[in-house]
Amino acid sequence: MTDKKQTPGTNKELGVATRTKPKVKKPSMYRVLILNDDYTPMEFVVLVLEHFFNKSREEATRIMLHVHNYGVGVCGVYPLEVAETKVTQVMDLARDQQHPLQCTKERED
Ligand code: TYC
Repeated sequence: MTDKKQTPGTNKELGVATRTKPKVKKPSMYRVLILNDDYTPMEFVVLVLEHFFNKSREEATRIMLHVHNYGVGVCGVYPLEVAETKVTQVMDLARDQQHPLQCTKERED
């Protein structure tokens, strides 16, 4: 008796592939969120949503007001690396302009 693991989708007796479903996983997607605060100007949040998240002025305003009223809102949903880049870009610009705006990400599902 050996302790060698059987590779999923193979059969040691038959020596053939037995997996019928391709072993593929969709990449996890991440929601990029912005948080409300009392100091960041509404116009700055709208500009962030237009510039980094490709929202129209109308959609950006709708999201900004949602965050203002409810505390948190979704800017977009992206693969991990893209979501991380967006969070960094928003946080860097907010810090440069001395706004306390917070941006984060969370995995979907
Ligand atoms: N609450 C802010 C204000 O009254 C506006 C604001 C909206 C700030 C959304 C952050 O994510 C935010 N100036």
